[in-house]
Amino acid sequence: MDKRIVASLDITDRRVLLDLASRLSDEIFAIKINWPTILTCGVDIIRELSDFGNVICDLKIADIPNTNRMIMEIIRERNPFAVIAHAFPGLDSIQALLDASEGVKVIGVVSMSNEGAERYLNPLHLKILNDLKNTSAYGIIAPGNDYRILQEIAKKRGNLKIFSPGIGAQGGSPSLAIMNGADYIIIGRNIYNAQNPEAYVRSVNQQIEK
Ligand code: O7E
Repeated sequence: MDKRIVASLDITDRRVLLDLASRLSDEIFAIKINWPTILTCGVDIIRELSDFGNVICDLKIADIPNTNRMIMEIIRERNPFAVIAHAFPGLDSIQALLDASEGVKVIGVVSMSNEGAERYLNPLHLKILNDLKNTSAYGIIAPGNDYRILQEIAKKRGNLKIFSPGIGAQGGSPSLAIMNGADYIIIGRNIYNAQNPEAYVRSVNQQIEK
């Protein structure tokens, strides 16, 4: 079976992080890291983690084209699979990332899983999605705890892969997120706070397979 879990290892202790990454690597599609990890462990943690599989850098890049390009040039040297960027600054900013990517995939945020996103970002999700479909972006972020939005996005996503956070600690169910259109589910706290993270990941894989 294809692996569908992205482990969001939002861990700030380098040794704990590398140990968990090595234990989970056979059971997951990718490891996602976010600012807390990069700010504490340093940017070279991307390369270290890439020994264990695909690394997705969740930087939620959201700047002018020139700054986006500079960020991509720093990240791409460290063997990531993908970077996550906000699309709301505009297509010129996303295009700058794609132009500098040298094969690193770009995943754009279409809609977020937190309650506050209902006010600003989520009302724009279809507009953002349509714009991203006209780029060479690889995927999009859509909430795994709001099945209405997820379904709506899934119907119109074209070739874009859907990555869905909001699973577990934020209320979403792994199998319902997949049934409603997610290609990959992003899970953080429920994995790294589990008493036995490997057993938890295996149980989610079994649940998805059913
Ligand atoms: O709630 P958890 O612990 O399962 O962690 C979820 C992770 O996904 C965490 O790193 C958070 O920053 C991220 N995330 C969301 O929770 N909601 C979103 O809408 C988007 C993301 C995300 O992955 O960002 C990509 C843009």
